[in-house]
Amino acid sequence: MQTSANTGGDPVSPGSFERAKAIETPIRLRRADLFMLSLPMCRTFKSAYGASAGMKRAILVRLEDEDGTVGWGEAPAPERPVYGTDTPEGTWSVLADLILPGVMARTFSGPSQLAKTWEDLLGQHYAKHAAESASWAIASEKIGVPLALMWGGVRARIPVGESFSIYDNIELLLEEIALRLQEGFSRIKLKIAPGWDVSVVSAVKNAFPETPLSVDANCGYTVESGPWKELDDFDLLMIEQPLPGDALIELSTLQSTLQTPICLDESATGYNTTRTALHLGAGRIVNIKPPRLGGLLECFAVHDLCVDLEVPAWCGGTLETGIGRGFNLALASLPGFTMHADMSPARIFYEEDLVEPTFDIELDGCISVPSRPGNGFPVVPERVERLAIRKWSIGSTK
Ligand code: OSB
Ligand code: MG
Repeated sequence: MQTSANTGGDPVSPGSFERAKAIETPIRLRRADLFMLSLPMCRTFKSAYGASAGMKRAILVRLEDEDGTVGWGEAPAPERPVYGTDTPEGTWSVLADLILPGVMARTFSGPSQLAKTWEDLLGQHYAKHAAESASWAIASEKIGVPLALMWGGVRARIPVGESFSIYDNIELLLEEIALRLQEGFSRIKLKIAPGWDVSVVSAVKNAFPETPLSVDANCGYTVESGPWKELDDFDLLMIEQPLPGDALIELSTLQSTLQTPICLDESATGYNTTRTALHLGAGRIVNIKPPRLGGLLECFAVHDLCVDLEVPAWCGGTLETGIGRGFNLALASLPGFTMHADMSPARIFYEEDLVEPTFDIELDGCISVPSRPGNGFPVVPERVERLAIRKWSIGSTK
């Protein structure tokens, strides 16, 4: 992890990162399990990267403490390394070969010390997040305090918006949006790509003029190729990641010509990259996603940076099941998360969730932050077993 603690950069004021680092409860693991799941999707999710449809793999980590406490974490690595470089196979092997063997049968003072065992590994953010988050679930369960409370959350309900896929035609999209708005979703985010942009945004703006609207280009344009002037005239909340993640100078040039804030997603791969991007003026809003950032501690550091710089932040998603979303909801309760989260309930994308009870949107457009210690929502081990296509374990239960 490359956070404020070891970069020698300007210190981040004491905030959620320092607070989380100081949370201590002894953790000593006797067993770790990995599950590769094949999750049946009930809908196609299409962005500038292409479509996810049919089955989607997800990796689950189950950690078991010597006192019997169990914590689950999720690595929702996409099938193709298009959003980031992580893949299901790579994530699996890093967890099985490097991360999990390094944490067995050693006593750690808490999740922060445990996460230090893999801090020399570059990248591998989904694997790191899965292991770190499972250890947070254990710490929360042992201390008996829900994650949100432990991390300094300040709100119990998170306003959520839906991230709308690219559709075959605008009518289908408008129907889908109408349905979601009825359910309570209170912000529309449209995936855009060349050929599915200005006319679509215009139709949505006309049909739902009152609803806050944003677009997410998932790196699909260049400074020259994008319809920036037209998009800038729609009074959008933000344009998420219009250019490739590492094109910081170009993003900064583009931002300087726009009224609309650029939101960093693919560019924000860690504390250092986010700080550099903000320093260069490459964006004015940050989407904070635990798997992309490689764990909750990195998210806290980025959150504190945003608070310090008065940059609005919000919690994005990577099509997690209720296991990953449980952490995201607790994270989104922190003070710097001032904008709608991408937090669709599992029913929107999957035939079933892995947790019971799961969560859903309420009519005021919010989702309640989980109030139980440990994993925010109880994992159903039988469903995990049924959907598993590969399993691995280390250590033993007794
Ligand atoms: O760019 O925000 C993105 C899903 C997978 C990968 C990248 C992104 C997304 C989403 C969020 O748009 C969807 C969700 O998890 O609800
Ligand atoms: Mg995005």
